[in-house]
Amino acid sequence: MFRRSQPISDGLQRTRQGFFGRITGLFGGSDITEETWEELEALLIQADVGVATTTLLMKRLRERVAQENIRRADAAQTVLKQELLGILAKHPAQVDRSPRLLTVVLIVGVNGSGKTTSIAKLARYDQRQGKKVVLAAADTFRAAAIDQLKLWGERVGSEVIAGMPGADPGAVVYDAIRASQESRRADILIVDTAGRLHTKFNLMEELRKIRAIAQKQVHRAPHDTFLVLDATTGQNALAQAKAFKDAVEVTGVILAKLDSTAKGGMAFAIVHDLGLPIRFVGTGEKPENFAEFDAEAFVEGLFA
Ligand SMILES: Nc1nc2c(ncn2[C@@H]2O[C@H](COP(=O)(O)OP(=O)(O)O)[C@@H](O)[C@H]2O)c(=O)[nH]1
Ligand SMILES: [Mg+2]
Repeated sequence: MFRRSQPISDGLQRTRQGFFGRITGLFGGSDITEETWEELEALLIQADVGVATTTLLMKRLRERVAQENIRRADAAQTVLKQELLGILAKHPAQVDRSPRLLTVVLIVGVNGSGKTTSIAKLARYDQRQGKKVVLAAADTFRAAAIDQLKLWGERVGSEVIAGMPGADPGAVVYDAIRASQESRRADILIVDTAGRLHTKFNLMEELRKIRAIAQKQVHRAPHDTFLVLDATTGQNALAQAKAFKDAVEVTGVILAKLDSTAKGGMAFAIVHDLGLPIRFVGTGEKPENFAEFDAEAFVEGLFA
């Protein structure tokens, strides 16, 4: 009943062998006891599913198991999978495919979360759909960030529009949009942004300015604002996500470094606690280690 996806399954290997492996073990026995529920609850929390989401899951599970008169552990595991899927399905990705000349995609997130790498991956993904992609180096706060994006641009074959280090990121975005519309005739412009400035307030102000500039030049831009979250940072990433969500209208999450964590349960907290859909997952350092998020394949991948 559940779809499979090789990249997602590979990316979940550690999680599957970690906490979710122990959950599978829990349901390997014959009958469900009170102890099974207690252990399950503890494991879900350890897997970064989050307290609120775990509480809801446990309530739903117990109710259904009682109503449907389920005694066998394997049957209870099926119910668990269905309920996990139900959480992810509450905020499905809204993919707007209405035709337009230029699509502007803003990438936000703290330093080190995997923004620049995810941009290269996204560029490659879009290219494979036949799109011409241009990148904008609007993280002008660090000179190294500009160089890094240029390097990735070369690797994936996308032109990078950049200014000088310290330049006004709004001006870079302005130039990049003009170049994308005019000489480059790009379909998609992906904008890299700073992950840290002198203060958090400055950062959010800067991102708002970038949005306003994009909006003035292109109807309804940015068409997507993706927040990159590092899956290895757990509950800390959720706190960051709240700040970005409040400041800029985040349309979806790119969950990077899924391959590096045994706590892939974070995906459920992102969707349930933040109400944000997950759009893509990063499953390694190479540009091809990237996949569109698929809720069914994700839940399937959690269990061996
Ligand atoms: N294993 C793994 N590493 C990743 C992934 N995405 C990014 N990284 C690594 O995370 C580090 C920070 O990435 P970077 O794109 O520079 O983050 P930025 O500061 O947000 O732009 C780099 O060493 C990347 O290779 C991923 O999906 N899996
Ligand atoms: Mg970067």
